[in-house]
Amino acid sequence: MTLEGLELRWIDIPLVSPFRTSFGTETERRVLLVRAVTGDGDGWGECVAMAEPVYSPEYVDGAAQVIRDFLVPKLTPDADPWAAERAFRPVHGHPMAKAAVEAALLDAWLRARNTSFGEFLGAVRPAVPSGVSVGIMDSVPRLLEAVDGYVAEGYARIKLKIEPGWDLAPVRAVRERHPDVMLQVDANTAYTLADARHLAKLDPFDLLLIEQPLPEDDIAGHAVLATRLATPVCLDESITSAAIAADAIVRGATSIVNIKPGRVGGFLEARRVHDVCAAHGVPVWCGGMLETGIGRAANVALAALPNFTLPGDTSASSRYYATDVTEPFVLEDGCLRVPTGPGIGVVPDQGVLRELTVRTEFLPVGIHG
Ligand code: OSB
Ligand code: MG
Repeated sequence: MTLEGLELRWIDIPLVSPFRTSFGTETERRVLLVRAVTGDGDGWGECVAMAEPVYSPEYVDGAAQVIRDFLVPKLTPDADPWAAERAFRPVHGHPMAKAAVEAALLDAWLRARNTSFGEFLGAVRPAVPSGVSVGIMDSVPRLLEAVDGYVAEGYARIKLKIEPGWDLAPVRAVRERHPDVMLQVDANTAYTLADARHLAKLDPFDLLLIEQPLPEDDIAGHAVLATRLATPVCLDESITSAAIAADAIVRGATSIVNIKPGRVGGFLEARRVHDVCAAHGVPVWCGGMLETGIGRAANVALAALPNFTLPGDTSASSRYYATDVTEPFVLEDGCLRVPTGPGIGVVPDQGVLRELTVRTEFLPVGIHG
């Protein structure tokens, strides 16, 4: 595989409905796509950084700058995904920028070997149960309407976004209406340890987990909180590597882990997080960042690994976008099928891409790296 360069492509793609979390409201995603151009064909990666640094420190234009100024200059024409991961190590942070480049390289590398992401990563299931993440709404009736729709579509699990002032009432209402549905909540760091007694009032609702209640750097706080709640604590934002996952587990801060490849720097590290959690008997599930079909295809393959025993935020294309950039992922019996074609197994539709593209930039890879 001879790497000629990376093409960066910014697209704007509207969401089918606004998505509100404790950190803000999204109505449209600005997505940075990476195309690895090689002698054997292209590979695609999706950067999951958001337009603004409100979920993590990364943001779309910052990620593009890091790729242009610090990552591409470290690549050589013979770079494979492992060489890229090693070369990027001196650059601190910026996992989403690194993950997008690694994903594009891995897609090209696997396509050249006629191997699928699922086969490569070690998938053990042909399809994965799908959950759905439901944003904060203006009222409980509006929320129930949305949840009823997702349950009717067949989603295997419902996740409610919560924040102070939007927690007990919506959870109680959804639990009363759907007594048997698998239900969990995500606070995106909106609480403090002083809220422990309040959060314990969620215990009667038989939640699978509470995701990231406290700020990302507060591993100690999560460990204390976990002793005060019957609901299992699951970390998202805090888990930025396999080593940190192991540390958080040993400290008792997390008994279930959300894995997002972008947050941990790529699919190679995501698999290590999966493995270290499995070694500790800690179940994992695949998080989401409102990905298009490009990121979703790779996530669905990851979610087919053996220790992904809870449904992920791997929803159908229609939950996010009226027109996805790839062939749409559709829900079948509450599951998404793992693509079996080479690489991520899907390709972007050039017409759709052209419609959505804001800007492109080609970054050649030099022979000196
Ligand atoms: O915290 O899991 C999160 C979306 C954007 C940023 C952070 C999160 C989310 C979601 C949606 O919950 C997951 C998805 O459906 O892609
Ligand atoms: Mg989360």
